[in-house]
Amino acid sequence: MKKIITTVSAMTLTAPSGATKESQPVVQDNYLEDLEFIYASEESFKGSGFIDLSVEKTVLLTHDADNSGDITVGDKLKYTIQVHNLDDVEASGVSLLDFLESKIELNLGTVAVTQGVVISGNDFMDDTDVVYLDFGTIASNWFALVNFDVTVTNLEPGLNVISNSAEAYGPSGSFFLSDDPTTPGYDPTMVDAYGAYPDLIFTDGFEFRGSGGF
Ligand SMILES: [Ca+2]
Ligand SMILES: [Ca+2]
Repeated sequence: MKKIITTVSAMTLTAPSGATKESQPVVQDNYLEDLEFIYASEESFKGSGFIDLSVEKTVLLTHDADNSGDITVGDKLKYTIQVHNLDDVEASGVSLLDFLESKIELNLGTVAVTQGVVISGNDFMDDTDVVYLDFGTIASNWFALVNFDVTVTNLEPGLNVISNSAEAYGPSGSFFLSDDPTTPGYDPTMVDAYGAYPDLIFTDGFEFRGSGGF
């Protein structure tokens, strides 16, 4: 019996990846310009409790479930976020919010902090797409850390980019987006992942599975 051939050309494999990677920083740059605009009147923050925090977020592949050597569905990643108080005064009431995109799910109960309280992410009833915590007060020139594990659950066929920025809130309503310290420029933390292709079935009856498949 003849079946419909579904094939994916090399062009479709490579084209979206380039587009995604180039477009991501542009979006972020625009956003940063907005932030700079808001803080252009930084003078007005002086003496009003404005404190400079740096937020850095990194990601590691900690469990390559299918031994594919790259990030695929079922693998586990560990995110680490460091919030550093760069000022000479303590930063009180620092909270952190991290929305996870639909390609990954938080492994509930894995959220570990060096200080403060985990508000969402460690109870089995919590959402698996958000980490929310209250660091409390970060001493001057000191830092707080959080790390948590996620599982890759949902990828499009081919190259995906799992992208994420955490948001830290400091005193006086100040707001800080995370940067990936391992890359130049101010950007979200991005990592390549590879989704499996559906089974390809040829007219001669030859049948095989796409690489990285289930
Ligand atoms: Ca893998
Ligand atoms: Ca960076």
